[in-house]
Amino acid sequence: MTSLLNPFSVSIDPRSGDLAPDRNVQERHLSDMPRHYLDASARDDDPLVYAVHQIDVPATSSNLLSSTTTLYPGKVGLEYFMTKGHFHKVRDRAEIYYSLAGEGRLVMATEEGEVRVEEMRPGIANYVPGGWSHRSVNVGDSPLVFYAIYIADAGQDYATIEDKGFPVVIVDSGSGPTAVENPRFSRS
Ligand code: S6P
Ligand code: ZN
Repeated sequence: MTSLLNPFSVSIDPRSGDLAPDRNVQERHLSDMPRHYLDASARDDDPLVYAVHQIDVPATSSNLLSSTTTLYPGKVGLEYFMTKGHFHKVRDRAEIYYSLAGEGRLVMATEEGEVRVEEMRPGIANYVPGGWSHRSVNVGDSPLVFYAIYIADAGQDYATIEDKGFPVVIVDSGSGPTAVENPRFSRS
């Protein structure tokens, strides 16, 4: 018989995304994302783009995995700082994002290239249905912090996005954040 997990509680700092106790933190610098921005050579430094603080549980379909993401403000050329973005390995696994601080856009796309862009800001919960890849983008000038919850066996498929990209990219058009067609997007 599977043994039960013990109940636990975690404290979340909504401004920084830090957890207490903090367990598993993954940092992504610009150099970790060589194929994600249209013009990665637009910067010659290697800023920290985002950090993910994960509350680990066994990766089974009966557990809920959750994490905070702290996505820093900044740009690479005209593109705002963003996460790598992924499909779930188990494609039908859905996810909920709840924003705690900052202002962002959540770009979602199906494998057929259907795309949706939703606002992220404190008080908004975004529902990412199964089958939709997802990437968050910080369009403000302070950290975008959100809490994500999903079925723990979902896994992440990063390769599909690295190869094909998203159908749109979010750029600073001069009059604010704008979704424009991604010239490098390739349909399956
Ligand atoms: C996991 C969930 C988030 C992201 C995080 C970083 O399914 O969607 O916790 O992992 O926002 O994004 P990425 O695309 O680098 O995993
Ligand atoms: Zn996800």
